[in-house]
Amino acid sequence: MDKTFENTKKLNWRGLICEYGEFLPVTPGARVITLGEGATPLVHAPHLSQIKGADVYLKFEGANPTGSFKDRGMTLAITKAVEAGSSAVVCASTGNTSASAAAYAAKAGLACIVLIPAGYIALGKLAQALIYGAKVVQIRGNFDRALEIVRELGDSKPVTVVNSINPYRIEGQKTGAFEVVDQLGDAPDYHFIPVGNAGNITAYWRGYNEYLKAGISTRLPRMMGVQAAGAAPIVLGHPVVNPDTVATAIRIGNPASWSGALGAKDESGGEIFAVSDEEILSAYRLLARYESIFCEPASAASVAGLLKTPVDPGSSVVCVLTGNGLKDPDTAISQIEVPTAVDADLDAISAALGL
Ligand code: AN7
Repeated sequence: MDKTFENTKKLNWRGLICEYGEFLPVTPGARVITLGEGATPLVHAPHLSQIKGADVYLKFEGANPTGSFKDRGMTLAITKAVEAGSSAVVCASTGNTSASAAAYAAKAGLACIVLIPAGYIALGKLAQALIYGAKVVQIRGNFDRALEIVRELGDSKPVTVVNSINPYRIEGQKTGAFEVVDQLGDAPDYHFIPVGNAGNITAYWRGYNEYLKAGISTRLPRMMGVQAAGAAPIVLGHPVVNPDTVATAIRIGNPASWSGALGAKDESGGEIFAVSDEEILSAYRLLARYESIFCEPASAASVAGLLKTPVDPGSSVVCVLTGNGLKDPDTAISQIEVPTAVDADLDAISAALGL
């Protein structure tokens, strides 16, 4: 086979619905709304592997078209909304869902409404929702309140809800597990994942189970869900009325997929536990400095969880890094000393560098 043609084929990723369609509830001939999502890197992490005495891999979901794992569910949710003849979609969001919904809705030609908690959404995510053309409503209230209102809007107005209470979202997101198995050759021993509204842990567990049933993998990972200590309702066993964490993406007090998260934990022999904001930020800095991956704070919760959990020696570990660090420049800048400007001459620069 011609070399050039081979390369073309390798790069011809057509998005999740085409690549994993046999596992998804897709209607033959339906118009597919895709931005080429999926096929994100599974990066080996030598520094973390050495610390843990294990084989650690990072699934970098920040490489998706809008910079987070939400694109996996959104390609299917928006494809289905179009198929159903919907003309508008709505979601509540801590940021990433709104960015993804806005992008896929724009691609489909649908109106998009997003409700976000005023003051608690990372700058990049707000910029995304706005530039993709969503109608953005900032509410004086948190994500949990926004989701309550979105449920009411879905019941009373001609709009399709694209939060993960829409079952197509979880269906699409399970492809993350398919990719991990396709990239590693089998399921890992441990799967660490941040938990906010708990859709993603539910989705990954489903994906791992479907690949096992299909005979593509031979085993299941222990599912290790990680919440932020100030927003850890599943760990505490009751809703948190005023959740608070630097990881605004997972600042959620009453997760919609609570039972899915518990099912994943119990069936897999895993755990759901909490990490402090300090532990999150420490993992966030470590990932950038030692593994060259700039993720957002919520994503670093998975690695913060790994760092404080003993794992069997030599085991394989996957941590999902759910979103791109560029989404939240304010937190990045707060973690480092930003250099002041110096004169544009060799002496001044040499002095500043101590050379
Ligand atoms: C980077 O965008 O809930 O447990 O509205 O953005 O499936 O909710 C985002 C969640 C982890 C938690 N990491 O996933 C939203 C939203 C990042 C996130 C989560 C989110 P779930």
